[in-house]
Amino acid sequence: MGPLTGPPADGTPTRGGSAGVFEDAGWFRVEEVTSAGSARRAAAEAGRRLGFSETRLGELSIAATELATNLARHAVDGRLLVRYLRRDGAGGVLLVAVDSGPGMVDLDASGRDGHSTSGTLGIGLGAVRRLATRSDGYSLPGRGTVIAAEFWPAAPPAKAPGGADVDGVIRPITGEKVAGDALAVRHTAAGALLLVSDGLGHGPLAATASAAAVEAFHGAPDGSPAAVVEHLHRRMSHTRGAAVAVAAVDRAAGTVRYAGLGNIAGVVVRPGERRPMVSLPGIAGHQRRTVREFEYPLPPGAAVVMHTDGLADRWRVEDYPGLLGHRAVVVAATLLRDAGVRRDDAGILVAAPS
Ligand SMILES: [Mn+2]
Repeated sequence: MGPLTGPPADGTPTRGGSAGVFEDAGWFRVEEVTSAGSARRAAAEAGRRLGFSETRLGELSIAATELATNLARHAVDGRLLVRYLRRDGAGGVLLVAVDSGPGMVDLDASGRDGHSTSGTLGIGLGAVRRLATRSDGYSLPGRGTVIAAEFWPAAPPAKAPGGADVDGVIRPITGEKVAGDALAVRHTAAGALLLVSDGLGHGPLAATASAAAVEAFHGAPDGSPAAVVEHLHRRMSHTRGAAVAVAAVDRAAGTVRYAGLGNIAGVVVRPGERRPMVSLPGIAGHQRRTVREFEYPLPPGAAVVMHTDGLADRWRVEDYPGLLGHRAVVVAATLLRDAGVRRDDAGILVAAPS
């Protein structure tokens, strides 16, 4: 699934990210069946704005209702993310259901119609997986479940050049509608260029700083991560500043190059192996000090994970057997659920191994 490439043409509000890059209609908390309606309406509204046919709109609404109802009935702290997707001139809708419920031992079996580990769960998930253009899920007993379901009007658009699966999620600090964290991705022939930005503080001014980072990132000339960070720094002086990090992922070369200013965590990780990437102190837009770039090996099966300090960095990939075989958005949402803190904006970007 791809990152988004520009602001929505229709002025859709963005909550989870800045500058329409990760164009989230919002996170919907679903605690009881009656609160499933707002998530369903947001999903349907997204499909309507994107010009889905009545049939496809109906299917999207059914899936949103099933996911939300499932959260209400079985989940603990269930949330549904509704996101606009845009690629090659087409628009899609991504639904991500995240919960800290009991978890389902066998998600594939649970997704088959008629199979259910508790009540009517199986029927709902079967419908979602059948109706979605693409879907993926990861469930861990005792930890919870993440299900991502992507809806396109017809055939999904072609994979991004390079084919890299890079995706992320952002959640604003409790009580704010906008996040000061932002994520962005540029697909390159060799792989992808990743940006994570954490605007100082939180709220609208932090969001403005991160929006400037994203805009500068998309406008930066092709170059090394250090050159891109220098470019961001120069373009952000009118803002309150942000911690930023940029990574260039090159699967063919088996390397990732990384440059960061301020407190963004970056790791190359696979089971049994965790290599932190170095950011130097500073604030993009204000205190540059030094920008230095480092290169790290990127072995087969390893993911690149970057996140703001709204996630504690104590998570261990070994605690999630098989997780890195899943879609980047599922990896990101799982780690956000378990490592995210509520007292800060939280943003995480993942380049999945495959
Ligand atoms: Mn922060």
